[in-house]
Amino acid sequence: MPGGIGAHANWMVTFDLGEIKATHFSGATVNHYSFSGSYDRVTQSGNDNGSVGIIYIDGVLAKASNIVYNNDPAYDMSITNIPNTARFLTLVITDGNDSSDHDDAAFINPVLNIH
Ligand SMILES: [Ca+2]
Repeated sequence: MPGGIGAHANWMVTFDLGEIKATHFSGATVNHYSFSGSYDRVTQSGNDNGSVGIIYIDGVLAKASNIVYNNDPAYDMSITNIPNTARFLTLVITDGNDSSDHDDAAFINPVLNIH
């Protein structure tokens, strides 16, 4: 069963990679990071308006999904090469510039890999 980080639009969370690395991976050499996972709406009913998943690295847009509607497949949000100097990873769920009604969405199986 897939796991994920889900919320109702508009929402965002920022992870401090520097703090995570220092606290949990002290001494680890990081050549680069990668992110794997997908973005999908989890609303099963209601208005079929869109939502967009976005990933920022250090405040710079790294990846954005298409506008995702209820019956669309999950959108691949993988990022293969995140520099080892990256400090902040931000996941965003937006309303897709329409109503936020029923904009329940999730990053499915989000994994940050350290290489
Ligand atoms: Ca919407």
